[in-house]
Amino acid sequence: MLIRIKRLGEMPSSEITDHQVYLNRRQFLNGVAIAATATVLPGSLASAATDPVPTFNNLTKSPFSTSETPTPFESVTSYNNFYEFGTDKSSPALLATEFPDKTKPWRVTIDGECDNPGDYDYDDLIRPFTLEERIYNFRCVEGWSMVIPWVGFPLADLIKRAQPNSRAKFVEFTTLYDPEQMPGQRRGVLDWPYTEGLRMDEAMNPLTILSVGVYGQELPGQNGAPIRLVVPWKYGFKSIKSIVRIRFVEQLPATAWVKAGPREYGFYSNVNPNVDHPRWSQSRERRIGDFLKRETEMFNGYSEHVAHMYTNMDLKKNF
Ligand SMILES: Nc1nc2c(c(=O)[nH]1)N[C@H]1C(S)=C(S)[C@@H](COP(=O)(O)O)O[C@H]1N2
Ligand SMILES: [Mo]
Repeated sequence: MLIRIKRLGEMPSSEITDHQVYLNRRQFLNGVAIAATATVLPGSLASAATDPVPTFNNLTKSPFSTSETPTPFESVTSYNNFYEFGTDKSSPALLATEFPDKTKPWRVTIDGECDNPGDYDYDDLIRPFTLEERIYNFRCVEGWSMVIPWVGFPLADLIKRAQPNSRAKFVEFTTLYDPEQMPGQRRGVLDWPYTEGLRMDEAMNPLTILSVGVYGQELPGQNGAPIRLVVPWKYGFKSIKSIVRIRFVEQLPATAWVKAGPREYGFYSNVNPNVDHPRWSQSRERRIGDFLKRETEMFNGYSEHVAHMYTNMDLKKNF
């Protein structure tokens, strides 16, 4: 526990170095890959590692998208937090290349306080919904941020289909538990499986999406394939990856990070420059790729759409 907290505490200050080291390593690895294949396939693979190949076509452009320039595909897909594949930023991209195992069906259970529960194959789960591109600011609690073009659909659409009953006050999300596929789960870094939660109104907010892709293509393993949550006004850890269960509950759900450090991580975790993490300030952030830091905005810049949900709450207490 103490070791874990120390390691997390080092993240904000080491973030620039991490990112530079990882970019250099990446460049080196790409170089090796090109050198190794050049004689066999002359000239064909030089850009393969960096250019996204769109697999979702004719995506609706969402009015909720920011007009800011997206962070390069390369960074979005290789500078990740996914503790199931290790605690450093580069290991998910290295260890999740084959995730999830395509020979195993991906099933998602919708259950709890609802009238239309179900156990769906991934394809059946998403088929009824219209996929959009949503370009969101995405802010990690560690103090860095990216602009990510997600592919997804409103969580509200799925909730309406499930028909939650009047006892449903919160939605709980659970990541796959499979230590064979997820080597990080063989170590007690977090209380596996990773879980998260939202209050019902937060879950129904039009900004909240389930994402199945980035940059017009299917989610890479390291970004939470095949389906993950994205809640752009909250710190990144609320956006749980590789979901297998969505459950409607009456009581506030326990979440992986609240269990790991209740003084440091709250249930709400709204991006808030005025409420510091106990060990570092949240007033500024480094956009990946920028040299200088920028001011962090209340609710990550999404106040207009979400502030009304918190008007009667003390956000210092409910951090
Ligand atoms: N299951 C699971 N979901 C997770 C995490 C994780 O470790 N496990 N990390 C979270 C954190 S801290 C962040 S910042 C985002 C990172 O998403 P990205 O790698 O796609 O940018 O995923 C979140 N979702
Ligand atoms: Mo994060």
